[in-house]
Amino acid sequence: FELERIGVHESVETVFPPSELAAYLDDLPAEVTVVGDDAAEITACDAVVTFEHRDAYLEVDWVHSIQAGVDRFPFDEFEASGVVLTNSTGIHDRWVGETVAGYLLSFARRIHTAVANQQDRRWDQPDWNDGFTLPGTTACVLGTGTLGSGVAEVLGALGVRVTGVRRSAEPVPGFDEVYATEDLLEGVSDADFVIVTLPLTEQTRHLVDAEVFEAMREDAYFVNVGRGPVVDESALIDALESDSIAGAALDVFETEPLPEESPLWDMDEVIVTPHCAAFTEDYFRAVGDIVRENVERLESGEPFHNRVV
Ligand code: 7N6
Repeated sequence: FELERIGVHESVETVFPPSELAAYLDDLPAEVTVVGDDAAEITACDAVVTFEHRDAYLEVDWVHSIQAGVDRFPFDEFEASGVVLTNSTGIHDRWVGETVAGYLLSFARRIHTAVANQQDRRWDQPDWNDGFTLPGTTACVLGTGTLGSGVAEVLGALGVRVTGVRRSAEPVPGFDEVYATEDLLEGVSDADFVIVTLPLTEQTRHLVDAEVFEAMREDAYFVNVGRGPVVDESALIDALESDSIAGAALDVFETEPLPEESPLWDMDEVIVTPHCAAFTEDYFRAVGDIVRENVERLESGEPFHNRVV
């Protein structure tokens, strides 16, 4: 298809200003404009860069998602309408890895507790045996894909032994040991940290359930930077309330924004972040580079990078 006009949908605002991306791409051989929800405005574009899905996208040729996870998009309808869908996998690994390192360091070095105490001007030192250090601990990462590998790389640099759980037990670079999904309970049972980096699919929905929390050590922390529905959130809350795990750091939830009445907000050993583990001032540039790369590939007739549909 011909690429004359690329729309940057205003929903990208969740992560960066649409105008920043449009300006970054203004050297492309196509017109790049910010578009809103007006269907005519959208269908006047050949391609759209977006955060959310809109039905009008079924009438453009190419949709680029600024996320890695593509659970917002109806694959079947894209397929049936001949719309190409590409995503932004590959840009988040280091960023999310650093966020996960931050959670782990916070738990180990008791930073979240100090910040909570600071709100009350309370000088309250941790107990002598509350703090620990990361070298020698084990993190079990569920999902050894692009995101999981980025997390493994950052944690490995901090001296953490990293194991992984994936569909098959095939080794993956950066992971000291790999378990197949059917051995998930064994994989999580000796870990100090269990970290979900999985996308949401039919196979992963509620993969982490009460059984998984039971298999975890009582002093282990749980982290989710994948998708909320991969975890049975009420089973997680039960595990936290009954002290069958030590705590959790959560960036994604079954319902987002996390409802005000959720008990997760008030737990001392729970860190809640608002689905921002990948946020960085460089986000629009990284997305822009993928779009530019694909515009070049389209011109030279090569297959799209990061094509999903
Ligand atoms: C916006 C969300 C993804 O799937 O959820 C993440 O890429 C990022 C920063």
